[in-house]
Amino acid sequence: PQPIYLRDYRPPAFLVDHTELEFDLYEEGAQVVSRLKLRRNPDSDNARASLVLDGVELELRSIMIDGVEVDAERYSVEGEHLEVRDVPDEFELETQVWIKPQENTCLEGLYKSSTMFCTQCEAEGFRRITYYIDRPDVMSLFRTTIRADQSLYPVLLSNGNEVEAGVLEDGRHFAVWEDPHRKPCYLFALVAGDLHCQKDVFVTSSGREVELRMYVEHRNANKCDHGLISLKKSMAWDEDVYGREYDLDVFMIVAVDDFNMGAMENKGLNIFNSSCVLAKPETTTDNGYQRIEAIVAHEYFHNWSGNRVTCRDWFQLSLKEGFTVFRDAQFSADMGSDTVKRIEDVTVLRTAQFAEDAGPMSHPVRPASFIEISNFYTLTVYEKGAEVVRMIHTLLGAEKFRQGSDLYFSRFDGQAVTTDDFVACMEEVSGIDLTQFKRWYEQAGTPVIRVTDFYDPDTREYRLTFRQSCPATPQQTEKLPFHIPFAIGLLDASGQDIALPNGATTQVLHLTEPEQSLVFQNIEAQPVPSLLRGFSAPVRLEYNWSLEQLKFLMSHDSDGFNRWDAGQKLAIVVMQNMISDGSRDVPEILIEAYRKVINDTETDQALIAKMLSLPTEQYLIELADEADVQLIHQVREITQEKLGGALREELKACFQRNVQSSEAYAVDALSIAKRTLRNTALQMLLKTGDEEALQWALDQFQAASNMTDQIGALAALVHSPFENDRAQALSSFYDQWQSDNQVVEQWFSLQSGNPKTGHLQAIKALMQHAAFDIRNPNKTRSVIGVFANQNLTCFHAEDGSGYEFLADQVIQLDALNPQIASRLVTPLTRWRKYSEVRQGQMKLALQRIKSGGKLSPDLFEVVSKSLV
Ligand code: HT7
Ligand code: ZN
Repeated sequence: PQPIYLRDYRPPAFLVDHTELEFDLYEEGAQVVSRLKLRRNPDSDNARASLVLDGVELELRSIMIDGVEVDAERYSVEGEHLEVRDVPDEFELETQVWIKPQENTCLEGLYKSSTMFCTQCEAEGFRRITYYIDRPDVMSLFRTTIRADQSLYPVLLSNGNEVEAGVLEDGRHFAVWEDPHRKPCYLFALVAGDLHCQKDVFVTSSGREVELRMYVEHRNANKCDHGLISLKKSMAWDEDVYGREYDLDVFMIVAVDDFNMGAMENKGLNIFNSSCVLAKPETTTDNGYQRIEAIVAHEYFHNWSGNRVTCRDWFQLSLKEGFTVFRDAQFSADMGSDTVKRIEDVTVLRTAQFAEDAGPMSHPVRPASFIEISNFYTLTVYEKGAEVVRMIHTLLGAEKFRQGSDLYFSRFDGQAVTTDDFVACMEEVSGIDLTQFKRWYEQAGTPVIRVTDFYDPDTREYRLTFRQSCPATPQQTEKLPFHIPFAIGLLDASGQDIALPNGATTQVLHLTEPEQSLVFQNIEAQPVPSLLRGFSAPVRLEYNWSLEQLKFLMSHDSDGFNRWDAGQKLAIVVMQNMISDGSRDVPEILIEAYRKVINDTETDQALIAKMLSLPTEQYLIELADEADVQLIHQVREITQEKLGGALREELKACFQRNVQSSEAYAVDALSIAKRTLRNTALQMLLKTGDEEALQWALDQFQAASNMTDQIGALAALVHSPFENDRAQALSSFYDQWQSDNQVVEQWFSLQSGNPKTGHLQAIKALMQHAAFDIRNPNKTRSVIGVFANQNLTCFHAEDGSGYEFLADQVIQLDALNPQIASRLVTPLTRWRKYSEVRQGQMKLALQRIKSGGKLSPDLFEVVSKSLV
């Protein structure tokens, strides 16, 4: 497979003004008739081009132009293209193809998930449905007819509004859907099945009634409320904060069990992975509830940032994804705690996106080339892309940013555009020159900012010096300086913020040079700097904090994010010291800092819960030059146990304080914080082998009325030394929930994610379990994915068996579902982080994958780039 390059972008030779589709769905396959009204694109640089359509695994049965069969010598099918020569400037093309959704295991195009037909067309799945110009800058009006057996598929859905429906012969029926908005084919969707529908209504700010419908399999009929509530909140929020109203009379959500990603924003017909939309208190954790709210919002927000204004080409993916992730983060912050949301996002960014940025697949937010676009639905495009939009928001301020987004939506409504177009709107409304800033879209890698400071008591001057650099990444050895908004504050000896020259207590510096200094005058005594407040830019920060400074910031920083971060840094330094000097003593300063946190009932309890969690093994690995996984695991375990032992009484008090008297389940911030705190305390206590805590856990496990508490107790048991109780609880949990897929996925994850229950033999046994199915991405992720990404001591077993195992699974999966295979292989591609011996073993596993026969382009790209 060959890469394609952004620099080779050319406008399409033809445009599709109208697309009419007819689907006849059967148990053996499906017939698709497409009638396209085509015309030459006046902006094309080739006025005599043949018509070239994309198509994959289609059986072409007929082809006509303006109602006349096309002669065989005028068209040819080669590889993934249908070329039709000597076509007029304007014409109707009709094709008829036969496809086999029942045999489609890659879950792109039209496929079957349990008993229903459904589609996934982004990025290039539409070409598996019919011949088409499958690129996002070809936008068309769609009319779709679906015919199917009425008893098996009583519900027939597509984008837009249903304009006709009726009964046919032989027990079949039909529905016709028309979408009044032009859209690229990646936003097309079709669903046919026997589904329960829960309805609701939203009245827009201009007074229009929108019917909301959620379609689910009948067994999930009682799991729709939260999805619909989240949808209504999202619709109201987008009107309030961005002035964006919904634009159809009906908005539909469908839940499907087999899905490669979280959800898909098809126009008016969002399709969701069941695990990202179905919820009820007995089966869904608080995290699950919050995740669903965020994903429903994300997909809904795409209606403007992605659908009304879409991407010119797939290199611009972050135009819609970065912006929409930023919008959903703002939404989640508004629905709950701003600080906690920021902590969660930065945790993902620093743990996983920074690793991606430093790995073999490192790419800019706007990639310059790719072999397979599905490989670029990455943390860089999504999360770092959102950070880039966030920095623009910081640089412009909320008001100008809103003006910029209004201009963007009005200027480009109905068009397919670029990240440059987006930034140009922001420049235009603000008058700020973002030329240098745009390097964030072009340069890969995580910038490093090294900060040093000097206080001169004689002049009462405090000088901060910033040096920025960015490591080399594939294809980019030299980097130019970034424009970095760097928020700072200064604390005096009593922990109060010092007033800064801008008259406020936080100031955003514009770092644009390789080295820059800033001098603060009239500073009474050496201050403690609070650097990169709110994590104002996605950079690695280096500064020589003392343990005392960190403890001080943990208690006093007025920036909630930096309070948490100081605690994380303190724990990291302590654990890094234990790793390097071999000591196993947890210093008093960490214990005291944690004691203060546990006893703090004044601060937002959600923040306190976050502050109680030690940095993860993954983050400690990310920070290491050469990671010793077993040692990192050991030190972190010991630190947890010692903290648990030293703070036993405080943790017990914390647990009891947070046992709610009324157990009615509510998903408000305080109730969630209380559950998180009591479950965190329980887990810390159980790790120490505390018998009283064991009884609490067993009681909570039995009596829990919601999944957060039940699985909280189960997780505490799983991580505890109480082997028998753990085994019993795991087995009774399965007995209780075996009929619920979403809970079984949680049960799989809990076991595969930790060494006590997830050693390789146990993983292999889980894969033999009746509930496991390698063709279902959620099951695969919850067993194999969780094993390789979270159960690090077992995955990195000394004999290399974890790597061998992953390679075997990836090879097997590639034949079924290349997108899942190429994502699953990621942990092997990070070999540079580990010792020479492990590097050798990991590379061997990669080489075996590479040389093992015909690879999908997806897997080929990842494996070959990671072996360079
Ligand atoms: N825009 C959607 C992307 C997506 C996707 C991409 C590749 C393969 C399968 C997929 N399913 C959904 C999801 C989103 O970002 O909202
Ligand atoms: Zn998205």
